[in-house]
Amino acid sequence: MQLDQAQPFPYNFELKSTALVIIDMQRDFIEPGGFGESLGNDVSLLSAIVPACQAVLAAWRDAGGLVVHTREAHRADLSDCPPAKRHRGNPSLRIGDAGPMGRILVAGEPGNQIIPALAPLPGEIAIDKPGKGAFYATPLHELLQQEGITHLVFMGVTTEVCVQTSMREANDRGYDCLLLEDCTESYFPAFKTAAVEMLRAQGAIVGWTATSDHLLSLLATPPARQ
Ligand code: TIU
Repeated sequence: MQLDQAQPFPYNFELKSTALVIIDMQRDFIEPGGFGESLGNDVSLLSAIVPACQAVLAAWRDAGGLVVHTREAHRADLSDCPPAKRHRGNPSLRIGDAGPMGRILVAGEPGNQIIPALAPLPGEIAIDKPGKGAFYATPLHELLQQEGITHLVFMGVTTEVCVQTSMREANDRGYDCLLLEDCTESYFPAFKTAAVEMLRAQGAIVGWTATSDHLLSLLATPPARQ
């Protein structure tokens, strides 16, 4: 398949070797009372992308593509949370503290669940990641290698933090990566704009970008007869 409208030039991929990677669409970042708000952010900005993410996820599932979900999550004993991460800044609640949606950024707590609209289906890969990047201290690369995946299409939050870090990690591991611009969001609109532009600059130095309408059209197009 060729996504002609991708920037900075068309993105070629085969569905069987491409995974949809949905970064950290969990209540901690999208709903009030979680980690995102504890850092002083207005979390209301992020939910606007949910319908577009839902449409892509549904089309990707219909097409039979591999889906990967991630959650930023720490073990209950915080043994995978570096003190430097826990003690950074002056949040209203720190990682591991009890908040209105359970312990902040701890695996299994209500706030750590992926929002219902994008919940993983049984059999889909769901990765708990202790860092910003989806590859750091996770089995993601090995799982993707086992599935013969060479291309990754990214959605999720936040654009310049966990999405960008994951896309850079993936790029260094040899994946051709595409970010869906209207399926990612930041608490800082200017940071989103800058991240999207820097990823695709210099001849797709980190990867490609596109809007979801063009991907949806392509997925809906029947394959050309050989
Ligand atoms: N603070 C912020 O923008 N993001 C994070 O802490 N994690 C993710 O991006 N998932």
